[in-house]
Amino acid sequence: MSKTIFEKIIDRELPANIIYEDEHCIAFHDNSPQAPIHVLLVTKKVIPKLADASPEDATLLGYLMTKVSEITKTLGIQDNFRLVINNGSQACQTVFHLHVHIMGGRNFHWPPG
Ligand code: DGP
Repeated sequence: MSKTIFEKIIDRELPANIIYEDEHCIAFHDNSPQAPIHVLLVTKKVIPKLADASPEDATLLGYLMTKVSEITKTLGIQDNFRLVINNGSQACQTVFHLHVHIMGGRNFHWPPG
């Protein structure tokens, strides 16, 4: 299997503006931002999409949410932010390596479209 774009960022084969990293996940600024602040929080384990997660990933997925809390505080958007996980091409997923979009710095609308 060829590496995903995000694995290449994890392996420092592609550049990225990394703001957080530990043994389980990495966070960096999206290169096509949809908000003034748009960070991707990516699992180091390659799970192609959320629907592929299994019960053994429960701890990792919960861990990611605690990191969202930390990262949004670091970014100063802890009071207002939006998370998006696109699952599948019809949901606009383009990189098949599980990631959470963390967006802030503007007003968001509902329904999201
Ligand atoms: P999604 O469409 O949900 O799979 O989101 C993929 C996001 O990844 C999209 O917002 C653009 C971003 N992206 C794609 N390639 C790169 C890259 O090489 N560097 C960075 N920083 N972001 C990327």
